[in-house]
Amino acid sequence: MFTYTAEKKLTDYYKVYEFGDEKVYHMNSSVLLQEAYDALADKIDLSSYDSDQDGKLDALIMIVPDSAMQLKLLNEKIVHHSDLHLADWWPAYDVIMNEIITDKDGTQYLSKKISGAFDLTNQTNTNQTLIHELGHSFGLDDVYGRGVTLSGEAGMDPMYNNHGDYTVWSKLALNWYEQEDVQVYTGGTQTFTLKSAQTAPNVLVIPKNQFDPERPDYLRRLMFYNDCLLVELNTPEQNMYGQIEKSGVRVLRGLRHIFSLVDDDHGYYYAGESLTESTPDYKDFAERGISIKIDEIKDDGTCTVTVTGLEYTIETD
Ligand SMILES: [Ca+2]
Ligand SMILES: [Zn+2]
Repeated sequence: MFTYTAEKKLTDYYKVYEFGDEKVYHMNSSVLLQEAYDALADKIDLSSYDSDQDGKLDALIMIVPDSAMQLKLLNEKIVHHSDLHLADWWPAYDVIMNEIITDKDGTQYLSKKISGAFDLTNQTNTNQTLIHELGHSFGLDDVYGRGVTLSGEAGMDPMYNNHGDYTVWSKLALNWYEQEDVQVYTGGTQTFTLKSAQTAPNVLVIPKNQFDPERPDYLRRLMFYNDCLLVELNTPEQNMYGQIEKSGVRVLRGLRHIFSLVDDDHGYYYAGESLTESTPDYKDFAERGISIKIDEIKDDGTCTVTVTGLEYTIETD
């Protein structure tokens, strides 16, 4: 991490667009970034941040003081345009544009970047914001503002409210799991041992419909062309440290490109509890005769879950 104090006023790092009589000021972080790099060039060898030597930096994060956010309140000329919301240094990952930095020898490096104003006096908040933006850089979408709520004690996700660990849905979507990390309920009565999602890549998937497991894209079809329940064990460590007091089971419903909790109000599930027909987002599964019971949450950081139900008819196209 490198620190640089800018030479000019913050307003000098804006681009001005004129629309008739109206001027729109838009954050121009590129100029500030190159200026900061030039000042630090003796300390930073950009090539060492391009591990695969393809001319694109591995990652670039640019943090300006939180006070930059206040500028829009003090200077009305900086228009808080609904479609130009980046004008106010709101922390974001730039999906579209590549930043260009030129090193001392004139070599240009490209990079996507995370940038924005962070409250560096609040370490927790800074880390949480970074984890959210990193999620975007991995490819995750915001979960907030998309018609689902994640409330109650189990209602947290870095892409929703900046809390806790990425859900198993997100980890699956990012392809972080190998096939052997994913246990899939295939019918009848089956008992599964789940490891903590905080210490091992591990998830139980209960699909509403079953696809042919021999297909090479089986997991992705389960996730994105299906309605399925995702069961994860959360333990109070790693990214859940300080977020929960004791280990519990979280049950998510994955619906194509979004997930929700099966029951916002219920929170975590503990030993002896079952999902019932009154569990709001579980009815469709209950109607199919599928039931889920948390048998035991063990001190060794694992739990056992028993699923009973029907025999699936494998769907083929
Ligand atoms: Ca690279
Ligand atoms: Zn976001």
